[in-house]
Amino acid sequence: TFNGTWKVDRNDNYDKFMEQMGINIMKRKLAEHDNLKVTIEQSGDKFHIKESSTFRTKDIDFTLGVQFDYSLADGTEVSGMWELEGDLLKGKFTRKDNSKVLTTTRALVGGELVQSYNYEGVDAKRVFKKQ
Ligand code: MYR
Repeated sequence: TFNGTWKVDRNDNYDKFMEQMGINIMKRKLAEHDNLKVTIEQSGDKFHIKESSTFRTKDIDFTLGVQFDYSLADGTEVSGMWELEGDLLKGKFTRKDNSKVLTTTRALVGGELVQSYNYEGVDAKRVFKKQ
């Protein structure tokens, strides 16, 4: 289960990913240490997520397979959806400003929550530990 509170422990290639997203160096430096915490509550195909970081706190509600809008911490607006494939959550989101696609996955690996990101050929990962 994805349920619980997850705190970011480490990043892999996240700076390069954010650079590809067009985020400037000052924001990237801050975002690398954003202390991101996500609390996930899943019931059936409905998810409630509480996101908190040095940038903001935010509540997100979505249903698997149903499109929703979301703004990234830098204000970039996207629209897309999450789907479950076996034990893997797969997200596909389209930027509203340039129509380019960001894909992301969430998986449980050895008791950690691993979120992967891809944008325009650049992959990154953030690994979260359960609190
Ligand atoms: C959620 O499930 O937490 C809400 C929906 C997430 C949408 C896509 C997340 C991508 C975040 C990328 C951060 C990039 C900073 C440039």
